[in-house]
Amino acid sequence: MSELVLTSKQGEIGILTVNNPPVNALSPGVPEGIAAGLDAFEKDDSVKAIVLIGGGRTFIAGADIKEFGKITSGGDRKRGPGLNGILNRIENCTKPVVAAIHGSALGGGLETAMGCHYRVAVASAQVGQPEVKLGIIPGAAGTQRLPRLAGVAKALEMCVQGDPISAPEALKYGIIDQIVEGDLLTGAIAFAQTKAGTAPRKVRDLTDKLGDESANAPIFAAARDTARKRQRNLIAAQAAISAVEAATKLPFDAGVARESELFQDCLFSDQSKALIHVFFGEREVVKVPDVPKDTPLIPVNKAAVIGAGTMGGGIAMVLANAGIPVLLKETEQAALDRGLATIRKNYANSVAKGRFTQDVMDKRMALIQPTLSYDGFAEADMVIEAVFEGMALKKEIFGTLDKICKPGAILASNTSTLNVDEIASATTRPEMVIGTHFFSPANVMRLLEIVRGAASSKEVIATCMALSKKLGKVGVLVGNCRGFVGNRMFGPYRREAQFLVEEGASVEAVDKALYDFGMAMGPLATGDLAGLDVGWRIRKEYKEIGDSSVRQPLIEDRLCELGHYGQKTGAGWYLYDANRKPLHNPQAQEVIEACRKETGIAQRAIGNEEIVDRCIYALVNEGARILEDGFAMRSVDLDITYLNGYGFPAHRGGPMKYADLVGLKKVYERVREFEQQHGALWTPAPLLKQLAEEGKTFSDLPAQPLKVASTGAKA
Ligand code: ZOZ
Ligand code: NAD
Repeated sequence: MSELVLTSKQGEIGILTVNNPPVNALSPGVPEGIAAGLDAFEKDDSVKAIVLIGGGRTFIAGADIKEFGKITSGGDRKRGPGLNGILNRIENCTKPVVAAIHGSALGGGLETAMGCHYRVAVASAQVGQPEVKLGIIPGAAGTQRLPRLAGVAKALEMCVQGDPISAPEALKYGIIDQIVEGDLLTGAIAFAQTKAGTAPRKVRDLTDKLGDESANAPIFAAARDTARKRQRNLIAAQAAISAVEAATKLPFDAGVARESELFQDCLFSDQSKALIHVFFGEREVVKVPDVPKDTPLIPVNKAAVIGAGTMGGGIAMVLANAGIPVLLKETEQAALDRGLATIRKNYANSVAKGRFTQDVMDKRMALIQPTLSYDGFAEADMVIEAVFEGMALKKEIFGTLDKICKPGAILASNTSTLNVDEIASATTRPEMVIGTHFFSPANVMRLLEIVRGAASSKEVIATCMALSKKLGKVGVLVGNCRGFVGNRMFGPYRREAQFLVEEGASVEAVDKALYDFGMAMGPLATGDLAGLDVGWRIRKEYKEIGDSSVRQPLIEDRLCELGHYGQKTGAGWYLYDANRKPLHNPQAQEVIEACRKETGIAQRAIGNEEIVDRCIYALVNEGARILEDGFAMRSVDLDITYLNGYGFPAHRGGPMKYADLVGLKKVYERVREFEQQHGALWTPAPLLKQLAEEGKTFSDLPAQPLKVASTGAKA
């Protein structure tokens, strides 16, 4: 008997326990183990019914996702029988089989449970078909059995959106048959005893919830329409709808065959390779090679934020949302009042939208304590500074913190451009100093760049990584270089978008090409949203270290000189109406024409492909330099940064994975072409050249330690 599936008996009930930690994935050997166990119990006359249960913390969390890469890299679309064989084996068992669910029954896990004749679960269990989030669809008859149990509308929702539902909801929809109070195995055995000796009920035979064509047609049409809007360009979402539709139109086995075709199409798509990369990437970024998993964490029970402006107010909300009391310090009463009013307005909006109750809002507001002094800072476990971007001011504040904060308190800066080591040098405890770079709006954006200073201690790093999860953020540890990772890459991306306009592309065409590529917004509209003045001020400050022989984009500086900062002034690249709808801006067009004349660049028609290649490969080339310089540990860290902070489409996997999928040789050749046309700004990163020549990918690179010595960041 396979060790992956253990067999035992209690009275007349045979028990199959899946034993494949941590999540009981259906790795090779698990389906075979279940089949062998069924064979044995079927031959054993003393067994009258069977319970299938998961050992450890969960039922079956699905197919082993690592196996998918092996299948697609082998290129054999027909490899292996999949899971349907074993599910049919369970369904055809002559003795009733009961799935007993705790933790999660996801993907192939729920499909396995639906192959059983009955399902019971503890109330805390969750069931779902999350495959669409991996760019695939259920591949073991989930799209055929689920509508038979739950009805077409619910099955569509679960297979297309991919979110799990709770056991009580699953009971309501007929996906499970009973909630077990108390011990799951005891309850499942009791349930199985009630079915012993009865003819097993096969889900494939149920048809009463499948509806008829005229009732179903509008449901499918609406689902397709919604998926087109909400899951833009995602092949799997549309495929899942087609597969569920097949369940309503074809006999069971033909429906399963149709599902298999659609599953294979999705599995072999770049989208699924990208999304599977994201799944493992999200779990990878939390790992820091030289910071062991068991590094002691500093308890963060009380916090303080300095500056109640755009960022400080949002950061205070994030802390309060996680139940952490926070002091919020300003210099003047008026600024403090403004900051608190904004926080109150944001929370009130959420209450109005029904996201949480007034009571929750009141509790959160009560956790934020406004102050004009440093009183109480001595008790804070962590202080996050979010004052104006200026080194002298930041150093003054860190010098003060050094004097008043208790030993062991984390001193963090939200700086977006300044050298964290220089800030730390204002203290006698640089090991407690770190960058926590939240993105605007801090209470909404998921990305948190954690900037490792040369002296930042492992405890401080581990605590910030763990805290980001508690705050609902995706923490990515990066090196202390100018712009850190995200903004350093964003510079060349936005630079190219502006150059394309200077060369003849329209503002709308540039934004539309990147929106169609999948970006949440085009690069020029993003500039208007963030404020064109932010970059303008930084460029002015860094002017002396810029290379005047290198081409610089002109248009945004000119727009700023006219006071057009973007949405906040009602005009930037676009004009904004009262509802913030972007409209063509004739005044910006005049600025553009003037800049085009000034540069003397020949105007030409520019296609979508060039727009996308110029902008996205600018990200990739800079990303390669960051890796080469040692300011990121892995290419996937850059991908996760872009997915969570910059609206990069998950189904492209992030900029570096996208380049891997296009093929680095092709990317390198295109970058060389741009270098010939546009000069040194496009010199290929040596790492890109090397990987292209070796036929490798960014994902092939091993994790590296972050460079922590001297940096390019401005002191
Ligand atoms: O891990 C959470 C989760 O959501 N897992 C993925 C669930 C999922 O997407 N299941 C569907 C898989 S696709 C599928 O099943 C297709 C299908 O229809 C079958 C068709 C077969 C066709 C055959 C083709 C020939 C979960 C909620 C379960 C637990 O969350 P936690 O936060 O407690 O734990 P994690 O996420 O940190 O996970 C712990 C470790 O387990 C790894 N892992 C999780 N699910 C896996 C998996 N590895 C392989 N396959 C899975 N399904 C995870 O990467 C992590 O590993 P480490 O090394 O980072 O610890
Ligand atoms: P802001 O101008 O909106 O707010 C700064 C606040 O700090 C002001 O309210 C000011 O009164 C207050 N302040 C100044 N000196 C102070 C002191 N000694 N004690 C207490 N309060 C003081 O600026 P912001 O946009 O919130 O930026 C804050 C920091 O976050 C900067 O370092 C910035 O680079 C960084 N950042 C900004 C963004 C963004 O998009 N705005 C994004 C990421 C990081």
